[in-house]
Amino acid sequence: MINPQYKVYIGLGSNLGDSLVYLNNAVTALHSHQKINHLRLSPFYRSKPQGPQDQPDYINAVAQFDTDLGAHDLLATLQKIEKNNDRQRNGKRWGARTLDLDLLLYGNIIIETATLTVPHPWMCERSFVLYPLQELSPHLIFPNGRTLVQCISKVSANDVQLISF
Ligand code: A4P
Ligand code: MG
Repeated sequence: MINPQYKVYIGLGSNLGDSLVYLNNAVTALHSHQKINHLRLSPFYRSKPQGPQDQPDYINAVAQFDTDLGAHDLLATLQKIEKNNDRQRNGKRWGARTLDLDLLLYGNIIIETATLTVPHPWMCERSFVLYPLQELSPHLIFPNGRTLVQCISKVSANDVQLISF
């Protein structure tokens, strides 16, 4: 039997060490995963940290791909990629990190378990998620019926700066 493929969006973030290297490592790891197909990546954006301000600016992007991995297996895959890229969990919430991979959307599915909440709880309020997401899928509709257009109209474009190379 063929497993269903889900269209997935993940948020990538880094504000510690050589962020561009860590983010590119993550993209390479996702690309080379056997069960991850049709990967697309947004441009990179710079933003001030949301949360504690005594840390460097972040670089963020969003990736979209198809996968038949279950949502919790995908989370474990993302956490393994974080770990392989020097991610340390020191207990400080929203502290600086070399690599953070958040599962934003998993098809149209709503998930509420002890270890996984999807859609990602704050995605509709975060410029550093919404602007890269818009580059990939401007007409996106979230599982609760809200649209990306509605969410983005409530956040400031000045919070994020497109990084051009
Ligand atoms: N978890 C539950 N749902 C999810 C999900 N959808 N995706 C659980 C990923 N993980 C999810 O995450 C803590 C636990 O959340 C995981 O063990 C998983 O089981 P973590 O990565 O260890 O800790 P965290 O990232 O510090 O916590 P949290 O609450 O996920 O924070 P966020 O939402 O990742 O925010 N400012 C800017 N400008 N750019 C950023 O990227 N990121 C954060 C972190 C704060 N401020 C930022 C940015
Ligand atoms: Mg996180």
